[in-house]
Formats: sequence, C-alpha cells, structure tokens
Amino acid sequence: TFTGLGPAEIKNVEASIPEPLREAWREHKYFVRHVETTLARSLYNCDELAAYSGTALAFRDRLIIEWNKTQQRQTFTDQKRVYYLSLEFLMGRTLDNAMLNVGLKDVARDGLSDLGFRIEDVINQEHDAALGNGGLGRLAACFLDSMATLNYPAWGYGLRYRYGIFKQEIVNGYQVEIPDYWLDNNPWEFPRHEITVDIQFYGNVKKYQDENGRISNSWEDGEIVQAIAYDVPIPGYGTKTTNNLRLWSSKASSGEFDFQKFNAGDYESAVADQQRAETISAVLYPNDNLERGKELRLKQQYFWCAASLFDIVRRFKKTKRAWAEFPDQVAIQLNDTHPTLAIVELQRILIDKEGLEWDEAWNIVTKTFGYTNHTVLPEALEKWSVPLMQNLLPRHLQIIYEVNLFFLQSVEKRFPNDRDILSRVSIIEESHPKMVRMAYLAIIGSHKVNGVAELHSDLLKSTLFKDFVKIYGPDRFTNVTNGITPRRWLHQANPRLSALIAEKLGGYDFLKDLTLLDKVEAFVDDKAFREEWAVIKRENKLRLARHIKATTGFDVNPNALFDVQVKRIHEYKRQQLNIFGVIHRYLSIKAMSAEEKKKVVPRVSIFGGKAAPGYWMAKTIIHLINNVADVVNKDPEVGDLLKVIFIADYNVSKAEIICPASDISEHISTAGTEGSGTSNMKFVLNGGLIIGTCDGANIEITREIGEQNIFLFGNLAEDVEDLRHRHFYGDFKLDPQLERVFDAIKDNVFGDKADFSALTSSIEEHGDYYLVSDDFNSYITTHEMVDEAFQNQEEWLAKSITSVARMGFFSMDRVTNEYADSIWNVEPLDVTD
Ligand code: Z2T
Repeated sequence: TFTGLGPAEIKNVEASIPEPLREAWREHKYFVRHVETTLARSLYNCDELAAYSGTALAFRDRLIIEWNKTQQRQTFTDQKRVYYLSLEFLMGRTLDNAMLNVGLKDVARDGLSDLGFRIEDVINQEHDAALGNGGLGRLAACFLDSMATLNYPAWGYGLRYRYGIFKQEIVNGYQVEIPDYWLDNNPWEFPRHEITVDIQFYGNVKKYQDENGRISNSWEDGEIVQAIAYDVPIPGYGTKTTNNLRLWSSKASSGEFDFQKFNAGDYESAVADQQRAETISAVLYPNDNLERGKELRLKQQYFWCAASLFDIVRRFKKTKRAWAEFPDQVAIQLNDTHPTLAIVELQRILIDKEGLEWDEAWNIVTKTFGYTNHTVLPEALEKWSVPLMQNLLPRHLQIIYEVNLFFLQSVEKRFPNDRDILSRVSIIEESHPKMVRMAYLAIIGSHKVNGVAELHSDLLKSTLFKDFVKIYGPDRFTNVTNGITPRRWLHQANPRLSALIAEKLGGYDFLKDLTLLDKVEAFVDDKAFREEWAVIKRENKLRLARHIKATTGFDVNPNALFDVQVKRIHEYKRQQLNIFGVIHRYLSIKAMSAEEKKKVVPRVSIFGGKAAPGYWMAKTIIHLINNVADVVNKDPEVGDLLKVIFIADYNVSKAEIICPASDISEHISTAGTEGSGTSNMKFVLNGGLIIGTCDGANIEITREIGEQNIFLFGNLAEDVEDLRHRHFYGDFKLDPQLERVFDAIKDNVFGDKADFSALTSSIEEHGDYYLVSDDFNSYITTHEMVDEAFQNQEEWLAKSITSVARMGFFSMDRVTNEYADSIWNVEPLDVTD
C-alpha cells in the first residue's frame, strides 16, 4: 500500500528513531527492500543464499554512494593517481570485509539474527573472487585495501576472467581440477557497457608522411576485439574513500567488419569469431612462478594493457594538460613483467597517435612506470618469442627493437671495452627463435625497479640485474618488503584476538597503524591476558578441527601441535621436505616402546595448496601427502600422536580459518628462492610461531621478532650455488635419515613406489636441485626443538605474544606508503575534507 511518504517524510521518520538504532533500522529497511524487490522473494521464503544477497545488496548501496563521491572528488581535485596493473587480484570474499570497513558488522549480525540467521552462515554463502594464483595476486588485493584505507587516489586494472583459479578436489589422493565459474549473481561488479575500447591484433605496419612532412608509422588491418569495463568498488577501512578496480572483459567488436560477415550470410564464421574474441578473458592461467609462452596469454596481456592505457590516457586528455605533465598526474605500477607491454603501448600512443618526438615520449614513459619483480626463478621470467610477437603485435615489436637499439648504443658508449655486455643486456636474446626478455624491457622502461624482500632485492642486484646496476647505478633498484593488510588478516580472520588487543590498547587504532601493536608486549606477563590469548588460540584450533572433520572426516586432537604448510605446491617451497619429515616422524613412532611414546608431543601435520595442472612433480607431492595421510591416520600404533591432513582447495576464505589456528607453520623454501612469502606474516600476526629457512621475508621477520622467537634451519643462500655445483660433480650422499624414509617409500608402505620414483630420484639421482637432502638433518633437529619448546606452554605463549607485538612492520600500509614516497610520488586525498 502507498504510504504517502516522500523523501522528506522518510528523513523525519529516520530522525524520530533514537540515534543508536538508526543504522539498524536503515540496514533492515535496505535488506527487506532488496529481498522483496531486487530478489523478488518474500521474507518467508528467504533462505541463507537470499539472506546473503539481501545483505550484500544493502551494503553495496552504501559503498556505491561513497564510491561515487570519491571518484567525483578525485576527478575534481585532479591530483596524481596511481594505477596498479596486475593480471591477478586474489580478492577472496567481499561482504565480511565491507561490513567491517563500514563499521556495521555488529548491526548486521543483530539484524540477521532477528530474522533467524547466523551471520557466519550468511557470510559463508559468498563465492571467493579467486582471480589469482597465490602470493602475487593476494599482494595486489592487499594493495587495493591499503591504498583505499590510506586515501590514495588509486585504481587497479585487471582482467575479468570468466573462470578464476580452478577448484581443487582430491580423488584417490590425486588432484582433480574443476572449473571455477564464479560470475553468476556477483553483486560486487558493475558492468559499464558504455566504457569500451577497441583492441587491435595482427595486421601490419605502414609508413606514411604526416601533414608536417614527418615519416610516421601506422598499424593497420588485423582484427579488433572489444574491451568492456566492469568496475568493482574498493572501500577503505574507517574512511569514506572508495577506490575503483576496473576489470576488462573481451567481446567481439560490434564494428562493421563483423556485420559484413553476418550480412554475407556467413553466420557460423561470425559466431566463431565472436567466441574467439570472448576467449581472451575466459580463463586465468593457473601457473604460479611459471611462464609457458602461450599465444593466448600474450593476447590477454596486450588486451588488458591496451585497454587500461587507453582509459588512463583518455582521462588525462580530458584535463587538457600538456603531455610533459603526464608523469605528474599518472603513476603506473607493473605487478611483475605481465603488464610490460603497457610501456610499449604508451610509447606507441605518444609517437604514433599523438605525434610526440621519440625522446620526448620516452622520457614521459620512463617517468611514469615502476616495475616490481617477484621472483628470481628462471622458469618464471617471461620471454616472448619474436616471431610470435611479430605476428600478433607488429608495431610493438618495432618499437621494442628501437628501444633496444638506443639502449644498446648508450651502453656501448659507456662501456666501449666490454665486449660481452651488449649481448648480455640486450632486450632481444639471440636464441632460436629469438626471444624478447620482458624483465629487461621493464627495467629499461621504468624509473624504479623493486624487489619484495631484502634478500630478494639484494639477489636481484647481485645476480639477475647485475649489469643493469652497473649501467643505471644503484638508485634505480630498491627494496620494498611485502606486507599484509591487518584488516583482513587479523581483524576479519581472528576477531577475538583483535578484540582482545583492542581491549588492552583502548581501541582499534592499531588496525590503521599496526606499529601500535608494540604496546601489546607490556601484557606478556599479565596472567588474565595470557589465559585469554591461549583460549583464543584454542578456539581457533577447534574451529579448524571442525572444518577438517566436515571436509575430510578425520578427527584431530585440538591439544596436539598444529603444524601447517599452506601455499602453492612447488618444489622450491619444499612440501616434499615436510612430508619426508612427517614420514620420518611416523617411522620413529612406530619404532618406539610404549614408554617412549608417552614422551611424544602429539602433532597434526596440515597441508594445503594447489599444483599447476601441468606440473607433474607438484602433483606427485600432493599424491604422496594424501597416501601418507591414509596410512598414518588409520594406524592404531600411532593413534593421536600423529595425524596428517590435506585440506583440499586452499583459497583465501580457507586461509582466514587456517591462519589463526596454527601453533607452528612452515616457510621452508630453499634459501634464495622465495621472493618474500606473505603467509609467514599472516601466521605470526595470528600468534603462530614459524619454522623456516633464511629466505625471503623470514629474515626480516626474524630481525623484528627476535631470533629466540623463530625456528630457523638449513643452508644459507650464499652456499646454495656451491652445493648444487658439488652435487653436479657427483659429490652427493643421501642423508641417512632421509634414506630410511626413501626405503619405506620403496617398500610400498605408502602405495605403489613407482608413483613416487620421479620424486625420490630427483633427489638421489638428479642433483637434488632444491637441497632437500642437504637440509634434512637440520630440519629434523629443528622440529625436535619445536616439540621441546611446545612442552613449555608458558614460554611458548610468551613467544607468541611477543611476536605479534613486534609485527607492526609487516602492515601493507607501511608498504603502500613506501611505494607512494619512493616510487609513485603521490599524496593521499581525504575525501571527507
Ligand atoms: C607469485 O605468486 C609470486 C612470484 C611470481 O613471480 C609469480 C607469482 Cl604467481 C613471477 C610470489 C612469490 O613467489 C612470493 O615469494 C611473493 O611473496 C609473492 O609473489 C608476492 O610478492
């Protein structure tokens, strides 16, 4: 029935409601309205999924308003913006985060509870936005959170994949990949059908004389694919700033070209063209730290770079500023080399379309870009075949050759007596076929290059990019150690711990300035505080135990030491070292007397992570973990002393359950191979201790929390090369304890030994590239120290509390401010001013 209430009267009704209830009333009103109208349901047949949608839509309304205001304000002020270009944004779920950022989760909890729903169940209805593989993609998501929270005018640009990272199922111990179709009913994206860009591929380059008599190049013919923008609001925590993430989706161009085919009756071929175009944004490549050089991947890269650059340039041109001001208005950060074509595309736009001279344009380009490198692993460094690029992007290849020519000329002038340096630093590798080295192009086209942890950045300077340090000097290269957002990884994932800290610190300010955590250390001897801390850890372990029971059917003892390794499965991350250690433990227990068994500290070894579908060794490791679990978990001689769990389909929302529940977690990569690692930070921030190698950010974590609070083991990065060299020349002896483990595998204790022969022989016979045998003894000994330490619960607790108190450095806010100051030169803009 029509109430006769206009906006003014509604305002009056609102005003008549007592202030503390007003938000609750609004929330309820939005919720009911969306359930009844947007979803066309009644409150009487509102299930959990509808309750999720209604809540999400209610919060979405709030975000949209702030989002519009933020964008208007940023456009009006027209100060420098940051554009973060990433092929991956591993966002996870949005609703919980949105409720916390807006500060109304408690209101929503009460409202939902009045309607008979538990907020956790409602939150669990949401599908993860899983547009990423692992650390690199999650870092991009943490960046977005921090940039909004700190009020930086910043946009993310990415691809709107129809399929995110595959879902993992374990069938008979093997990984099986299921497509992740995630787009239906996603309330968090807004299609902008009016924002489109035509993207060209193939074709050829023609020279012509322009009106000033200048010889110019024009890229002609080929085929056109249309990019359509989809926008996602990115709210900051405790601020009105709501930034934008723009994801591009591909579609066949609606240009004349296609209509001609339709009109000519060539219906089938026109539809095929359409499907081919849509394939570009169809699927995320599921490789972490591996590049396979597929043409479709290159198409994705160019499609996304060209659409983003067009968009950025279009926005800049509206301001009518001179081109020389471009770098004062625009900072573009390249998340690894995947967006390196953006450098070439900007140069092309400036010289071919806007008529700038080469030098003037190149000066603008290099001032605009910054490049972040995430790995030194050679198999992850992008190289594109010259013939492939010649065919797909003929004009870009010309520009790359020109950039290379000018670069090599300048190098030759500076180092006239160095015969080899030119071939070493050339963007073009003189192989068959020739290859474009994208990292070199990224360095040459950027004003700053950074690594993601101190050791990693040092290694870049002393190995991979050594020549470039010589050429450009050390100032172009810098380090910005990674971080994580404390909003998601403490407050959202571990609300009770966050509340306990807030109670002691007098509020939640630490979520915006994580260095305030240092005040927690004053409570390390406070009895009540310590008890509460321990209770929270136990609760979190129980929560994980329930998840394990529900998903695997196994019961785990919450008093046992929970030992967790969750991350992408990769030989360099050494899950094989961990599972061999577990087998060693199992064999030791089996050999014990009843008396000896009484002294054993019960353990649950928990694994999780996806293997790239084509990475056979990684899949073999998963298989071994599951087979070991099968044998160990039902062995009555072992009972509660050891359980092995593989959690299928590890993703962001599972990480939120797992990270708060560890006693110890494993970050055990071969020294010098892990760029940074970020789950190490998540676990410590949640009061878990870690065992790790001197690698990536483990080193800085140790420096911050103190070496008495971490379990370090293994060879150092500086010794790795020498050890590998020795292995290669036959100087290798399998560690005797590891030999015992291999003997058990070869006795078919964990299934058919043939299934694992590639794994054991990679160590015994093929050089043990990742030094599993070299580090095995030290690994086992260190785990014995872990057991020992765990028996002294009081000291363990002190380590846990002290470590959390000292984790302030690893906030993504510190990281974002460092990029802003030393790379982007951008200032925050408070939209509430
Ligand atoms: C990735 O997740 C990482 C590096 C890559 O290099 C690619 C992917 Cl998909 C091309 C990871 C690093 O392995 C990890 O050490 C680091 O913490 C993370 O990026 C974020 O910097």
